[in-house]
Amino acid sequence: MSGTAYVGIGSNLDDPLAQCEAGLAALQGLALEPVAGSPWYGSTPLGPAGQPDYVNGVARLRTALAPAALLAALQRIETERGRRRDGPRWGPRRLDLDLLLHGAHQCAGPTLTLPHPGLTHRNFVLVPLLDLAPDLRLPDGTPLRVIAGRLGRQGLWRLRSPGAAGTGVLPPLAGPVRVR
Ligand code: ROI
Repeated sequence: MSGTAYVGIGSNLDDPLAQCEAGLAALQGLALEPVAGSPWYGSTPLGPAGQPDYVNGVARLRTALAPAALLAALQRIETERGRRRDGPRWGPRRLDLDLLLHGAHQCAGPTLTLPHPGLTHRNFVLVPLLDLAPDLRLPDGTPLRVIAGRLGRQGLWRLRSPGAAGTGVLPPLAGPVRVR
């Protein structure tokens, strides 16, 4: 069985942009075709204050792995990349790879819920997801664009695109992208 999956990528420790780029590169090992990466965004932390800002993005991959196997593979990459699971809940993290959507799969279990429960509440997930797939809908048919419109873009700012030359933050954009 192959399907199209979307994976949320996040980091706020140890050069977050480099961590996210490395996470994106590692996803290629799980994919049947070249992985597509969204632009990277900076985001203010959801959760306890006093932790560094995050870098967030989303990847799209065609994969032969079923949802549970893909989740296990994502957790293996997190661990290989030095993610520790003994920190505080909602505390800072080196690399987070969240399975957001896997085709039209829907499930709610102890280890995996699809669509990801945070998907419809977090603009740092929805905005890059819609950059990749502007017409994407939830399995129940709701256009994600509608949900993203309600959430707005507060606490989210655009960084450079994946693979672009140079590093760091682009100059502020004139349009509505950089709202903080
Ligand atoms: N906050 C932001 N902005 N981005 C994240 O990726 C993120 N991930 C998390 C928590 C701690 C909930 N907060 C976050 O796991």
